[in-house]
Amino acid sequence: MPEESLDHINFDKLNEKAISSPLVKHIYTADPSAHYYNGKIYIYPSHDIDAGEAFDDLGSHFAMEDYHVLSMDSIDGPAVDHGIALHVKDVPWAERQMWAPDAAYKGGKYYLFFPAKAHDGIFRIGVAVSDSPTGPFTPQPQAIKNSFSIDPAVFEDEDGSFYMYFGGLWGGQLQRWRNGSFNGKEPESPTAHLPNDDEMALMPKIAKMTDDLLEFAEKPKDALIIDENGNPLLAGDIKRRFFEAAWLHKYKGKYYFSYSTGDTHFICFAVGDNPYGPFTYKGRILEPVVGWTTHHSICKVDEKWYLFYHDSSLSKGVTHLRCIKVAEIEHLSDGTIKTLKPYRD
Ligand code: FUB
Repeated sequence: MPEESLDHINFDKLNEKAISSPLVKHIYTADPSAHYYNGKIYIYPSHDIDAGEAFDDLGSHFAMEDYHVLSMDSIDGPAVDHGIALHVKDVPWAERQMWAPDAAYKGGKYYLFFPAKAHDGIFRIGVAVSDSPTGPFTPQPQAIKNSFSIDPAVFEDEDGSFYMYFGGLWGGQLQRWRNGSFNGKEPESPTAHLPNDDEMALMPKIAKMTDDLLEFAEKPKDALIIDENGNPLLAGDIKRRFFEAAWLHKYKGKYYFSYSTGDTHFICFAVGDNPYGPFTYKGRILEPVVGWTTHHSICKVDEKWYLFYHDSSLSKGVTHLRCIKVAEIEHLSDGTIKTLKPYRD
């Protein structure tokens, strides 16, 4: 992930114009997956650190080691840090890069889903279980069978079925799984193995979860994102195609799949009639933030809908030292979502 020069930005001015402030400032946080459990908001973010790794386009400098869970009694209240919920050293199969997690609740247990690079350098997705929403979480000894790539988002449908959406390009390795198994051929470059611009874009993956939420109940499938004419988005359509940061929420019976476009820095959404899609591209939820990455979740709290997102304002633009924020979003009567600008003009 390349660094863009932020020398021209006056961060004092930017923070005055920001539509929201960091939810916590004592640690760096990113990729916030928010859930509303028993009248309280729980946020499952990445915990950013500077581990001294060199910057590269594969995101090696995102060298996170653990997760902290945050909670809020109300959307305007302070966010409380509950400390380390899971550390990479306690996950037998994982070696490094604890990237964007998500959580789910079922039958009195809380499940933390997380991607990490295994000892062979391949990203897998694991699950860890706790009796408490804030952990500590006990990891399963192995990653989820047939899991790969990054950014798990687990959605519970109204019939009690759970589905995981996942995937991410470049450092997230999705392009190396195009033929169903990991393409270990060199080069380890972010753009090698990607489809050509006029080919179908790589699509996010979906798999139904088993009843115990510990495994996939089926082989992951493509969750297609299509354009207004019903055609799958193309790889060259970089302002609309999926890159990473999958999320799914349901609104008025429709399935809203939202995601980051990565190198064009938008959070976009597409709407479908069932959890598997296809999802028709509808527009943007969030314009670019300061920092290369953008990643979000959408959560309903007391009949209002909120976008949890991040930027790099707290670190004055250091891409891998981010801070999570929250802003209300509006579903419009035509089924779209009003686009948010993270900073006022
Ligand atoms: O936090 C590491 C990676 O950056 C996430 O997995 C991506 O979605 C991006 O936010």
